[in-house]
Amino acid sequence: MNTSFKSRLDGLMSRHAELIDRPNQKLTSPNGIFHRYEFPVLTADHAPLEWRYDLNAASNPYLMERCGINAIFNAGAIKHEGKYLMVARVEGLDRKSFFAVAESDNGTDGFKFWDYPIEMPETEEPDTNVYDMRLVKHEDGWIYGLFCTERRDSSAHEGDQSAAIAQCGIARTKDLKNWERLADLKTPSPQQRNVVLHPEFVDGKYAFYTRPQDSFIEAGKGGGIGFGLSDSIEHAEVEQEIVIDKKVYHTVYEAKNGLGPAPIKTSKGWLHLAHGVRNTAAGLRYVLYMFMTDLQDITKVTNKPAGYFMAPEGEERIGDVSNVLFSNGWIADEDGTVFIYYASSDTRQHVATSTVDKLVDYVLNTPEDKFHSAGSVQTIAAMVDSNKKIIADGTLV
Ligand code: M1P
Repeated sequence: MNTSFKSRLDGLMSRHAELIDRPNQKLTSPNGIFHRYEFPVLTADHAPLEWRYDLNAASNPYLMERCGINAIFNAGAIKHEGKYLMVARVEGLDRKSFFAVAESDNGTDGFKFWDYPIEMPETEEPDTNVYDMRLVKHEDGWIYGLFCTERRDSSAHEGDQSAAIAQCGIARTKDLKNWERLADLKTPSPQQRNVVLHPEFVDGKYAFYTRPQDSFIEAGKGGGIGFGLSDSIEHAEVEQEIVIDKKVYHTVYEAKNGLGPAPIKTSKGWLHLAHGVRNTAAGLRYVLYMFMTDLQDITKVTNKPAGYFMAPEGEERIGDVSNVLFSNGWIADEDGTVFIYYASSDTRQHVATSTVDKLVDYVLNTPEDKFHSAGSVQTIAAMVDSNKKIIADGTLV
């Protein structure tokens, strides 16, 4: 081995080890709802060197990167056999995304990829691109991964090389290593992204949260987060889709929205995390918002705080698709801690922590949207009245 190859390899290896082993400090929580962390938990630089470099000095004497990684983001998450696992969207320089499992002992730092990316089996219609897996441990005993499978729109003319059709791919596993690919979900909508499997049967059927959409980018008349049932998971088909959380004028989800991870069951209802999109002069802005659905009728939204739960801050604002927060993974731990895995600007993956109790309090007690400015003033004025009263009463602690 020549000395420059050796010293370059040593440098690459030590910088990579330092990055993986870097402790991640919990930051103070200005709003009392969740804590951000100092560093992203996964970035393109976290990809193993063995995926990127041919380490053979004979075939790669300059130790050049051969398979560069552009970004790592939009990870599904699950706790499995005591480990915190993310199935990340890893995007190569060739723009193709694939899935890979990264594992941590504590959920907030030390995420390290397994040796190989996931080899996802295909259906008879090969995927051009796959991304944004939602992981769910279903009561039928399987772990399901639902993801977006994208293929060129074969009806587009030759000059249009960006028209695509997005559909929901479904795969299942017991160990996150061996995956069985099932048929893609069929729905009445021409496009589907952001599809999530509910963890329990509903009326003995598999229940899906969908996102009906007319075209690849625009939601069009596909008006929000949808819901439907399927008799089968092997050949899943939602014949009737109803919208349970619709787009609304002049809100953070006015252009489109989509469910994040599978909901968390609490004594008060199902906790949901979703993304909402609005249009601005600077382009689309993606933020995260929350709502709760009824335990008996899971299609009924019972509580929904006004506005966003999390929006891009600082470096989160900048990336390949700037001004985007997106989440498709969270873990509710046995002690009530919730690890919220969110990605920023289609570039990097972060974690925030909260608790089930705090999130339930946030969703139940944060004022709802009144959908007009005067209503927002009324909400604030009512809180000022109540605060003045406790100050006057001398009951302010
Ligand atoms: O670029 C922002 C996000 O855009 C899409 O989300 P939606 O389907 O709601 O528009 C997804 O492609 C997502 O991966 C991406 O982060």
